[in-house]
Amino acid sequence: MCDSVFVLNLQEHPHRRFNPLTGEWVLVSPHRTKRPWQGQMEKSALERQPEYDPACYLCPGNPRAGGARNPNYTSTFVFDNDFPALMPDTPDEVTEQDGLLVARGERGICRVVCFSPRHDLTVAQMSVRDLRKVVDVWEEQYRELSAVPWIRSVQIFENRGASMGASNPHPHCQIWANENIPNELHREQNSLSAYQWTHGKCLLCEYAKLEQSAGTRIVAENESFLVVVPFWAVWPFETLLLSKRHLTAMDELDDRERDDLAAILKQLTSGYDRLFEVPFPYTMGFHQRPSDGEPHPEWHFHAHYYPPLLRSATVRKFLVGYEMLATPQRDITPENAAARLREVIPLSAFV
Ligand code: H2U
Ligand code: ZN
Repeated sequence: MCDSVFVLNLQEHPHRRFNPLTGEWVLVSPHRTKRPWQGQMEKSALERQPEYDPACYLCPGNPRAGGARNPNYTSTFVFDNDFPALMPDTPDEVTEQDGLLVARGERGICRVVCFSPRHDLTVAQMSVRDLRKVVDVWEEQYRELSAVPWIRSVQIFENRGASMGASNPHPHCQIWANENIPNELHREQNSLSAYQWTHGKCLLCEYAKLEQSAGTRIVAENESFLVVVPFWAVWPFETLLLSKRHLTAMDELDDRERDDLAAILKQLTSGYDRLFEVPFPYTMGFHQRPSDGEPHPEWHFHAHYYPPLLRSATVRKFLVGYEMLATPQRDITPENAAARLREVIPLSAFV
């Protein structure tokens, strides 16, 4: 056998990468990207939205589907979801049969946060000053919902684009706060605690250091935050946003860090929009300290961006076939994806 077979080249050979946050593996097949690109950068028409849409249930002054009417808000606006997935008064009862049919009532609070009164803006198009107000609202909501005695998890997330399930282009996010720690948070919780226990250090502080010294997966960076395509990314242009300081949650962000968070969110989303010259769809959300009253020193505040687009505005990735039955797989390497994102990320948030 040829010697080179024994030198694993992560840009050439099929390999698995380990996600230390979830304990799962992703299969990377870089050789498949050698298939020629036929330059099919199809551009889907940029939908022009009006500044105010009389039919939008999130625009100021408009009636919502649930019967309530929005105030004439001029900045951000938070309301209780009219069609909540979770409710605060669900009975806390368990049903169980032979350990196989197990169910339990789950209490929760669901809210919607409008980022701006302007129907036509996106995070990428909002000013850093206005995004800073959104950061402040997220922090306030995290604090307020965490203080509810029975709440253990506050999940803030944004679905952007119809293909990611957003029901409305008006810039907004959702918050689902609930009684039990959900799957993803639970997995990360276990990994962060185990790493802290074994190494006496924070998993994500150590990971951030490795990424800073490697540089190859960095996409954007400011004084307070680092954005990388994680080594174990599943989605083609998935990114992980990490606070540089060891913060367990948003309520520990100082004034400067709040501004820097607003700035880097704008920078990253502007880059995404430039990649295929379309408003880039994604699901993003923050992961932070569970709200169960424990201090959780092992937690490290971060955000995940999961965009589905692969090669153009219309070619997206689906987690199907082998990925559903076995393990997620990607062709373009995280290093390659990061290099492409770096080319389109504006150097300053104010561009
Ligand atoms: P998405 O775009 O991510 O689906 O978020 C919009 C949320 O807004 C959705 O959860 C809620 C939906 O239940 N909603 C209201 O609370 N009131 C309305 O009048 C329409 C939509
Ligand atoms: Zn609107």
